[in-house]
Amino acid sequence: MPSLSTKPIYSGKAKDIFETDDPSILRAFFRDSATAFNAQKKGEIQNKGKINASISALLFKLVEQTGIKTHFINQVSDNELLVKRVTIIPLEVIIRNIAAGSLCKRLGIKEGKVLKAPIVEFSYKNDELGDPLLTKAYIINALEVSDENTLRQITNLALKINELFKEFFLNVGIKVVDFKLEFGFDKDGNLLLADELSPDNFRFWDAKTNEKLDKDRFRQDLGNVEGAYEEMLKRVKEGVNKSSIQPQVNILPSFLVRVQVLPKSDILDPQGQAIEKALMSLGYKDVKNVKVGKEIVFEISSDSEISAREKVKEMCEKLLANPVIEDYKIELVVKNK
Ligand code: ADP
Ligand code: AIR
Ligand code: ASP
Repeated sequence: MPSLSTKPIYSGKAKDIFETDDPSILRAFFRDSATAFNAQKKGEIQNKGKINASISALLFKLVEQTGIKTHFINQVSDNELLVKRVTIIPLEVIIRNIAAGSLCKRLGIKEGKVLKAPIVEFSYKNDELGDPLLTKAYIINALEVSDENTLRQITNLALKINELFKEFFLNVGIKVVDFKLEFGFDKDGNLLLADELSPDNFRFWDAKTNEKLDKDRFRQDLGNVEGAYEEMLKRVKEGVNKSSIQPQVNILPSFLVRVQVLPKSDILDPQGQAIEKALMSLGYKDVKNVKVGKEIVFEISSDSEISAREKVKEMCEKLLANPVIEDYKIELVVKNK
């Protein structure tokens, strides 16, 4: 087995984040733990981890189908998603269609008022400060956590995602009241939608009855919290079946593989010695420990980065290297999703 780290690099309020063998890929484990009001209220919602991982996987696929880039790679178990590592911009990007929650408190507006147009707002992702609402100037000139151009891109993406979700959920009898998104930059500087897409981060109301089907049931002690989450998973699956944009669940991700094979350090390497000698005679006296090996590159499809790496390791042991006298190093990058 590849070395799976057992200690999370980050344990948040609802998820544990683990590193994988590939530094650019993380494993997000969705827990049942629930918090509200910036962790002042704590509890458990049975099966929430599994439900939120599955809802997130389906909704990320949906977003990807529209050409918007996300961190999502694959769902690897009931509770776990593989995601591309990003540097999270510490902003909660909130999109509102109907007045609820903190907007009502702040402005004294009645819950349920349909807003004239969708609102995109930013809060500082900082529990200690209570996630305060920010202005653009606070973000750019005071906190310096983003810039004009990125904020414009995020706002456009948020509004696009809102239109997608409004239509998708209305099709299955759900009003999207509001939701929170997080964005980050991957190692190549791509802006990706990250974190999760679930009833923890959305307010969903039944379109006919206005019944709340999200974390407000936990926040407001409305009961049947698990039932509401299960209902939302059911509706999302129904939506995917109905949708003209079909998430391509069966297309396996492809990986570019590079295997480097070198003689073990304690093994005689005549080719390496010959090159070392030749270099010496050319005057490169500071060269030592020359080894000659080989590099094998190929592509492989597999349902996850972990299983792809496992297969390549097997190939190395069986064919690509001679493990008695050679060491091998495997590099793997995602080619597509
Ligand atoms: P919180 O930090 O708010 O308690 P979670 O329990 O959901 O939240 O923890 C998940 C953490 O991982 C969040 O801080 C989130 O910003 C971060 N995160 C989400 N997606 C990625 C990613 N692709 N790369 C790095 N960090 C991520
Ligand atoms: N949200 C904000 N911070 C954390 C979360 N989950 C989400 C809420 C709600 C939206 O953002 O779940 O869907 C707006 O929250 P509020 O409290 O500002 O009204
Ligand atoms: N996500 C925040 C918390 O867990 C805010 C909320 O959902 O109420 O405390």
